[in-house]
Amino acid sequence: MKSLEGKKALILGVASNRSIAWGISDSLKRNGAELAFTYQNDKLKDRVQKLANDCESDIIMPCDVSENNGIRKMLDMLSAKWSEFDIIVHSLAFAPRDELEGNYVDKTTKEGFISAHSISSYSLLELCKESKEMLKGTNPSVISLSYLGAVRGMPNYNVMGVAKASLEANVRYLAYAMGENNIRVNCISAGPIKTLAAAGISDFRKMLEHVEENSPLRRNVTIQEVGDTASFLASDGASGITGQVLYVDSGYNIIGMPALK
Ligand code: NAD
Ligand code: 0WE
Repeated sequence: MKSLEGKKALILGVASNRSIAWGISDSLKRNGAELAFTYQNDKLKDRVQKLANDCESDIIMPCDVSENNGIRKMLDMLSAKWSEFDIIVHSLAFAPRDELEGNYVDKTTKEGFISAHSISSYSLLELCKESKEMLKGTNPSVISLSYLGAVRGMPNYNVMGVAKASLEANVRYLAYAMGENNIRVNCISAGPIKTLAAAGISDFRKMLEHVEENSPLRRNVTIQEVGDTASFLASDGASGITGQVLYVDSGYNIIGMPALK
């Protein structure tokens, strides 16, 4: 039997077939899960509709997490189809474009700081709060996506790194609080991947080359690899794992110094 047979998963964060959320969807589907999708706005609706069709899902709902009650409204729509479900994938983040380059101190604004934290971290708490009563399978699992900039200083990631630090702490507090309902909360810290969120980020190609040259595995990771790790975390095989940050980054996070040339 497939590892996710009988489980239902709600996926937030598909924007294209390059999205990490799409790599996760594809893997969850291959492992037997049933899927429901959200899309951020009308611009993305048709694309998400097609991708949902590709994995035999007929549940697609709008959800902008920055909107008041956006998450509640989406879950009310979902409850017409599913009274209970097992898995949530939170694969979204936002900071104002111009605050993702240059000097952190000079570039970060109060509004940018608040929106980055609200969309990228608070939304995970709101999702958990509003869906707690519906997360009722054998081993419910909530999964989010983080990046190394949460725990290391690095160029340009700036306020997004501070918001990811908040997200990772959020994962631990949510894991603690929802443990009494047997709900597990974890995140995957992925290496850099060329998605829409990476488009237009200065030097992104150089970052990919740097990982290719210096990570233990000497290559970048794929959305398929992140997807298969998410399938593991969502499976009953991971029933003892909660509050963790799992690195899927070719081992890049463990190096102390690159090979000197
Ligand atoms: P992506 O552009 O495919 O996905 C980002 C998603 O965030 C989009 O679907 C977008 O609609 C959604 N989003 C943004 N603001 C939203 C809002 N207000 N309401 C609802 N949805 C909103 O890019 P991705 O790289 O797949 O990003 C997914 C996650 O992975 C993010 O949390 C990102 O920080 C994380 N991540 C990305 C990388 C990378 O290098 N691409 C590495 C590590 C972690
Ligand atoms: O988390 C991310 C990026 C998330 C992201 C992307 C955008 C681009 C468009 C958040 N907000 C926005 N806002 C926009 O307007 N990554 C892990 C990818 C990424 O982004 C970087 C990176 C890496 C890696 C930005 C600077 C430096 C490194």
